[in-house]
Amino acid sequence: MGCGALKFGSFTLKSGRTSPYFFNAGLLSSGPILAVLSEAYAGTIVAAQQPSDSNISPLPSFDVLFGPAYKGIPFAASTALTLHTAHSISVGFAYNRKEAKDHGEGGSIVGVPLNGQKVVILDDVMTAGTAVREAIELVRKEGGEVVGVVQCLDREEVGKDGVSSTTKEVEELIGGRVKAILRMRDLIEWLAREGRTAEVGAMREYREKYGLKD
Ligand code: OMP
Repeated sequence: MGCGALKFGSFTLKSGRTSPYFFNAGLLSSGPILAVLSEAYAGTIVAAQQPSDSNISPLPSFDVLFGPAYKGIPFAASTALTLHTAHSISVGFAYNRKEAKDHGEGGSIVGVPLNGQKVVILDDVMTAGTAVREAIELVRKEGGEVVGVVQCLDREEVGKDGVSSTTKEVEELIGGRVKAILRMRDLIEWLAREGRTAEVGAMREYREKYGLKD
Protein backbone atom coordinates (compact mmCIF):
# COMPACT_ATOMS: atom_id res chain seq x y z
CA MET A 1 0.00 0.00 0.00
CA GLY A 2 2.83 2.37 0.91
CA CYS A 3 4.32 2.36 -2.58
CA GLY A 4 1.01 2.18 -4.46
CA ALA A 5 1.43 -1.45 -5.59
CA LEU A 6 -1.98 -2.40 -4.18
CA LYS A 7 -4.90 -0.39 -5.51
CA PHE A 8 -8.65 -0.46 -4.99
CA GLY A 9 -11.23 0.51 -7.60
CA SER A 10 -12.45 -1.35 -10.67
CA PHE A 11 -9.94 -3.23 -12.82
CA THR A 12 -10.27 -5.52 -15.80
CA LEU A 13 -7.95 -8.49 -15.41
CA LYS A 14 -6.14 -10.59 -17.99
CA SER A 15 -8.79 -13.29 -17.41
CA GLY A 16 -11.54 -10.78 -18.26
CA ARG A 17 -12.75 -10.66 -14.64
CA THR A 18 -13.61 -7.26 -13.16
CA SER A 19 -11.79 -6.94 -9.86
CA PRO A 20 -12.14 -4.41 -7.02
CA TYR A 21 -8.39 -4.59 -6.42
CA PHE A 22 -5.19 -4.80 -8.45
CA PHE A 23 -1.68 -5.64 -7.39
CA ASN A 24 1.03 -4.01 -9.52
CA ALA A 25 4.28 -5.69 -8.50
CA GLY A 26 6.17 -3.44 -10.93
CA LEU A 27 6.01 -0.75 -8.24
CA LEU A 28 7.95 -2.91 -5.78
CA SER A 29 11.06 -1.30 -7.11
CA SER A 30 13.34 0.24 -4.52
CA GLY A 31 16.33 -1.24 -2.70
CA PRO A 32 14.57 -1.36 0.69
CA ILE A 33 11.42 -2.94 -0.79
CA LEU A 34 13.44 -5.49 -2.73
CA ALA A 35 15.35 -6.40 0.44
CA VAL A 36 12.09 -7.13 2.29
CA LEU A 37 10.50 -8.84 -0.69
CA SER A 38 13.44 -11.12 -1.49
CA GLU A 39 13.60 -12.20 2.15
CA ALA A 40 9.85 -12.93 2.02
CA TYR A 41 10.29 -15.05 -1.14
CA ALA A 42 13.32 -16.81 0.37
CA GLY A 43 11.48 -17.42 3.66
CA THR A 44 8.48 -18.82 1.77
CA ILE A 45 10.77 -21.18 -0.15
CA VAL A 46 12.56 -22.37 2.99
CA ALA A 47 9.22 -22.91 4.79
CA ALA A 48 7.87 -24.87 1.80
CA GLN A 49 10.86 -27.21 2.09
CA GLN A 50 9.79 -28.30 5.58
CA PRO A 51 7.67 -31.46 5.88
CA SER A 52 3.91 -30.78 6.18
CA ASP A 53 0.78 -32.84 6.74
CA SER A 54 -0.57 -32.13 3.24
CA ASN A 55 -0.47 -35.06 0.79
CA ILE A 56 1.78 -33.06 -1.53
CA SER A 57 5.46 -33.53 -0.66
CA PRO A 58 7.51 -30.55 0.49
CA LEU A 59 9.39 -28.48 -2.05
CA PRO A 60 12.56 -30.44 -2.87
CA SER A 61 16.05 -29.00 -3.22
CA PHE A 62 16.32 -27.32 -6.60
CA ASP A 63 18.90 -25.81 -8.92
CA VAL A 64 17.38 -22.74 -10.57
CA LEU A 65 14.92 -19.94 -9.82
CA PHE A 66 13.12 -18.96 -13.02
CA GLY A 67 11.66 -15.43 -13.12
CA PRO A 68 9.32 -14.93 -16.11
CA ALA A 69 9.82 -11.64 -18.02
CA TYR A 70 9.43 -8.97 -17.05
CA LYS A 71 8.28 -8.65 -13.49
CA GLY A 72 9.73 -11.97 -12.33
CA ILE A 73 13.28 -11.04 -13.37
CA PRO A 74 14.44 -8.78 -10.51
CA PHE A 75 12.56 -10.91 -8.00
CA ALA A 76 14.28 -14.15 -9.07
CA ALA A 77 17.71 -12.47 -9.11
CA SER A 78 17.33 -10.84 -5.70
CA THR A 79 15.86 -14.00 -4.15
CA ALA A 80 18.78 -16.11 -5.43
CA LEU A 81 21.06 -13.57 -3.73
CA THR A 82 19.08 -13.67 -0.46
CA LEU A 83 18.92 -17.48 -0.44
CA HIS A 84 22.71 -17.42 -0.60
CA THR A 85 23.44 -14.64 1.90
CA ALA A 86 20.74 -15.35 4.49
CA HIS A 87 20.07 -19.09 4.14
CA SER A 88 23.30 -20.57 2.71
CA ILE A 89 21.31 -22.03 -0.19
CA SER A 90 23.04 -21.85 -3.54
CA VAL A 91 20.84 -21.72 -6.66
CA GLY A 92 21.17 -20.17 -10.09
CA PHE A 93 18.62 -17.93 -11.73
CA ALA A 94 17.30 -17.58 -15.25
CA TYR A 95 14.64 -15.69 -17.16
CA ASN A 96 13.20 -15.48 -20.65
CA ARG A 97 13.45 -12.79 -23.29
CA LYS A 98 10.08 -11.82 -24.66
CA GLU A 99 11.62 -11.78 -28.14
CA ALA A 100 14.13 -14.50 -29.04
CA LYS A 101 17.58 -13.19 -29.98
CA ASP A 102 18.81 -14.40 -33.38
CA HIS A 103 22.48 -13.32 -33.09
CA GLY A 104 25.26 -13.66 -30.52
CA GLU A 105 24.43 -16.48 -28.11
CA GLY A 106 20.85 -16.54 -29.52
CA GLY A 107 17.86 -18.19 -27.86
CA SER A 108 15.18 -16.93 -25.54
CA ILE A 109 16.57 -17.85 -22.11
CA VAL A 110 19.11 -15.76 -20.18
CA GLY A 111 20.99 -17.05 -17.14
CA VAL A 112 21.90 -20.60 -16.20
CA PRO A 113 20.83 -23.33 -18.65
CA LEU A 114 17.65 -25.12 -17.59
CA ASN A 115 18.24 -28.46 -19.29
CA GLY A 116 18.12 -31.31 -16.77
CA GLN A 117 17.68 -28.88 -13.85
CA LYS A 118 15.09 -28.78 -11.09
CA VAL A 119 13.42 -25.38 -11.41
CA VAL A 120 11.24 -23.24 -9.14
CA ILE A 121 9.22 -20.56 -10.92
CA LEU A 122 9.07 -17.31 -9.00
CA ASP A 123 6.47 -14.76 -10.10
CA ASP A 124 4.34 -11.82 -9.01
CA VAL A 125 0.66 -12.71 -8.99
CA MET A 126 -1.62 -15.57 -9.98
CA THR A 127 -5.30 -15.32 -10.89
CA ALA A 128 -6.60 -17.88 -13.41
CA GLY A 129 -3.15 -19.34 -14.04
CA THR A 130 -2.49 -18.33 -17.67
CA ALA A 131 0.82 -16.58 -16.93
CA VAL A 132 2.19 -19.39 -14.77
CA ARG A 133 1.21 -22.05 -17.32
CA GLU A 134 3.16 -20.14 -19.96
CA ALA A 135 6.20 -20.07 -17.67
CA ILE A 136 5.88 -23.83 -16.99
CA GLU A 137 5.82 -24.44 -20.75
CA LEU A 138 8.93 -22.28 -21.29
CA VAL A 139 10.90 -24.19 -18.65
CA ARG A 140 9.79 -27.58 -19.96
CA LYS A 141 10.68 -26.60 -23.52
CA GLU A 142 14.23 -25.94 -22.32
CA GLY A 143 14.40 -29.39 -20.69
CA GLY A 144 13.92 -28.20 -17.10
CA GLU A 145 11.68 -29.86 -14.53
CA VAL A 146 9.35 -27.49 -12.67
CA VAL A 147 9.26 -28.69 -9.05
CA GLY A 148 7.51 -25.68 -7.50
CA VAL A 149 6.01 -22.23 -7.98
CA VAL A 150 6.27 -19.28 -5.59
CA GLN A 151 4.09 -16.21 -6.07
CA CYS A 152 4.15 -12.89 -4.25
CA LEU A 153 0.33 -12.85 -4.22
CA ASP A 154 -2.05 -15.74 -4.79
CA ARG A 155 -5.44 -14.16 -5.48
CA GLU A 156 -6.96 -17.55 -4.51
CA GLU A 157 -9.29 -17.71 -7.47
CA VAL A 158 -10.81 -20.43 -9.57
CA GLY A 159 -9.14 -21.38 -12.84
CA LYS A 160 -10.49 -20.74 -16.31
CA ASP A 161 -13.12 -23.48 -15.98
CA GLY A 162 -14.59 -21.39 -13.14
CA VAL A 163 -14.76 -24.38 -10.80
CA SER A 164 -11.48 -25.67 -9.41
CA SER A 165 -8.77 -23.73 -7.63
CA THR A 166 -5.96 -22.34 -9.82
CA THR A 167 -3.46 -23.31 -7.11
CA LYS A 168 -4.64 -26.93 -7.08
CA GLU A 169 -4.71 -27.11 -10.88
CA VAL A 170 -1.13 -25.89 -11.12
CA GLU A 171 0.00 -28.23 -8.30
CA GLU A 172 -1.48 -31.13 -10.25
CA LEU A 173 0.13 -29.94 -13.47
CA ILE A 174 3.63 -29.86 -12.02
CA GLY A 175 3.20 -32.54 -9.34
CA GLY A 176 4.73 -30.06 -6.87
CA ARG A 177 4.01 -27.20 -4.53
CA VAL A 178 2.51 -23.80 -5.37
CA LYS A 179 3.12 -21.32 -2.56
CA ALA A 180 2.65 -17.59 -2.05
CA ILE A 181 3.98 -14.93 0.30
CA LEU A 182 0.48 -13.44 0.53
CA ARG A 183 -2.98 -14.74 -0.29
CA MET A 184 -6.21 -12.87 -0.87
CA ARG A 185 -7.39 -13.88 2.61
CA ASP A 186 -4.37 -12.06 4.11
CA LEU A 187 -5.35 -8.87 2.26
CA ILE A 188 -8.93 -9.12 3.55
CA GLU A 189 -7.72 -9.72 7.10
CA TRP A 190 -5.40 -6.73 6.93
CA LEU A 191 -8.06 -4.44 5.44
CA ALA A 192 -10.51 -5.51 8.17
CA ARG A 193 -7.91 -4.69 10.85
CA GLU A 194 -7.43 -1.26 9.27
CA GLY A 195 -11.20 -0.69 9.43
CA ARG A 196 -11.53 -0.37 5.63
CA THR A 197 -15.05 -1.80 5.51
CA ALA A 198 -15.93 -0.66 1.98
CA GLU A 199 -12.90 -2.46 0.51
CA VAL A 200 -13.51 -5.56 2.63
CA GLY A 201 -17.12 -5.67 1.35
CA ALA A 202 -16.03 -5.38 -2.28
CA MET A 203 -13.33 -8.03 -1.83
CA ARG A 204 -15.78 -10.47 -0.22
CA GLU A 205 -18.30 -9.90 -3.00
CA TYR A 206 -15.62 -10.60 -5.60
CA ARG A 207 -14.52 -13.69 -3.70
CA GLU A 208 -18.10 -15.02 -3.81
CA LYS A 209 -17.89 -14.86 -7.58
CA TYR A 210 -14.36 -15.98 -8.39
CA GLY A 211 -12.75 -17.01 -5.11
CA LEU A 212 -12.24 -20.34 -3.44
CA LYS A 213 -15.19 -21.38 -1.38
CA ASP A 214 -13.25 -23.08 1.46
P1 OMP B 1 -3.41 -15.06 -14.67
O1 OMP B 1 -2.55 -15.27 -15.88
O2 OMP B 1 -4.88 -15.07 -14.95
O3 OMP B 1 -3.04 -16.00 -13.53
O4 OMP B 1 -3.15 -13.59 -14.14
C1 OMP B 1 -1.89 -13.22 -13.61
C2 OMP B 1 -1.29 -12.08 -14.40
O5 OMP B 1 -2.22 -11.01 -14.50
C3 OMP B 1 -0.09 -11.48 -13.76
O6 OMP B 1 1.10 -12.04 -14.22
C4 OMP B 1 -0.23 -10.00 -14.13
O7 OMP B 1 0.27 -9.78 -15.43
C5 OMP B 1 -1.70 -9.73 -14.16
N1 OMP B 1 -2.34 -9.22 -12.91
C6 OMP B 1 -1.64 -8.41 -12.02
O8 OMP B 1 -0.51 -7.97 -12.29
N2 OMP B 1 -2.19 -8.06 -10.81
C7 OMP B 1 -3.43 -8.46 -10.42
O9 OMP B 1 -3.87 -8.12 -9.30
C8 OMP B 1 -4.18 -9.24 -11.34
C9 OMP B 1 -3.66 -9.57 -12.57
C10 OMP B 1 -4.56 -10.20 -13.53
O10 OMP B 1 -4.70 -9.67 -14.67
O11 OMP B 1 -5.24 -11.18 -13.14
